[in-house]
Amino acid sequence: MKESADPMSLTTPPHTVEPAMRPPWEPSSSLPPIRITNVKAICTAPDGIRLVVVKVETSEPGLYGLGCATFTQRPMAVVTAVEEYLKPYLLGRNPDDIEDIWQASFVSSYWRSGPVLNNAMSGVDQALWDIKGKRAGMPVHQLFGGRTRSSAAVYVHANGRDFHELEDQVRAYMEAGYTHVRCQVDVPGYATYGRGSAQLGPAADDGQPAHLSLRQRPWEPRPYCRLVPRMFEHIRNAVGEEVELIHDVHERVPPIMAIQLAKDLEPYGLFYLEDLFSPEDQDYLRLLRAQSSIPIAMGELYVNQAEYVPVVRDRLIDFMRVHISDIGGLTPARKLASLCEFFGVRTAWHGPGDVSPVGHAANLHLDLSISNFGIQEASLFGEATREVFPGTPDVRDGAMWSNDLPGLGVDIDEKIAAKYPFPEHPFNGAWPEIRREDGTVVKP
Ligand code: GCO
Ligand code: MG
Repeated sequence: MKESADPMSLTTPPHTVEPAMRPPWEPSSSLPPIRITNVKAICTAPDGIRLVVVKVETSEPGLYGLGCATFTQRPMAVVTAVEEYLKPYLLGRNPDDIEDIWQASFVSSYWRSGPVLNNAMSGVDQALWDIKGKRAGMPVHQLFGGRTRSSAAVYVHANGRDFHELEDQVRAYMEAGYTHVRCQVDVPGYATYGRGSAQLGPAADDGQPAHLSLRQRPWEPRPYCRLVPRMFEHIRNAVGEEVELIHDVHERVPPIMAIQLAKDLEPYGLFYLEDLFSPEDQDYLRLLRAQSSIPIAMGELYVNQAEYVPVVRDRLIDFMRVHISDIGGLTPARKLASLCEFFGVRTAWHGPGDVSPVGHAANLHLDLSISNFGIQEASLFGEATREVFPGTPDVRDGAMWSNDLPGLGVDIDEKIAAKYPFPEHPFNGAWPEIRREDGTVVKP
């Protein structure tokens, strides 16, 4: 063996891609070999949300791919991981080798499975699927085995300061053709997830430390747990049984109160209840399953297969909700979807505003090609985002539709993207803490 082929060699770091390091199977490929010539991270915030998209360029003129690497609370750490670590590691490799590149990148930091590295890997991974689709002249869902449905049914977010405002929004969505609606309502006086009311607003510029300038209202679980069943009682009485309803607890409630909440919500026939426990407390799912049949969705905080495999294997959840860029991209997400299929778990990929349109397209291509699709969370992007990302998937008639272009079908206009730099923020996008009335920090 030549010395440069030895991955343990101390003189030749593994990222030095000399011909001897290239996979031996490459020459037999039916496609002409191409190379990765550049990997870069693009930052943009057209709707005010910090998005990171990776662009992988190739030796074939004009052929590039895009992938979502948005970790909106730590975007600059992802940019560094992409440009300082993955770029030198990947230059010169063949972009056709998606699985091989994923496996190699995964162990290239030795310590792995965190959201920063997973997002960086997702940016590359989705871009490589985009490139493969463009090379094949097919949309990515065709590479995944073809369509299993015409479009992906979506749910949208309704929220209100009170039950009546919420009811108006639910009705408006139903009239617009949506069949699945998430309901969140203000808990008066508290920092409720899903409502714009959490923040008290910047304090006067009185020289306070930054963490005091983004003051949040306090949070108490008891008033929230009393209010949410009444909210669903109101909405069901008002709009009837024909709409599917969802609620996101956002992991804020102590586990035993969360179990009581799940039982209190049973009469209202929810499509699912989301993030009832934090991932750290997920063993409580076992206790919950013994006493409630409420459908459970979980997973947007998962970053590691050691977290999501057990809940599927033990049939502790009904909907898998991972944030695809947070587990490392489409390559692991496809495997997870298949695992879920074998255990009767359906998918509900995380699709908030802090997934870029490229990431929404990645969600959609999986939705369109798997049999255990459950629902897709939609984000109704504004004009500015659509202008930056031509090809952003359409949401209409209660569903998300693919444009059927080769690859992921979404492009980026880098000139327009540059017009929307990240907004000023005292912590570069990190979340200010939320505290109970006695000052204890709670999970978000
Ligand atoms: C959801 C989520 C999001 C997250 C957000 C974090 O279900 O849509 O909980 O709103 O809070 O993506 O950055
Ligand atoms: Mg959520």
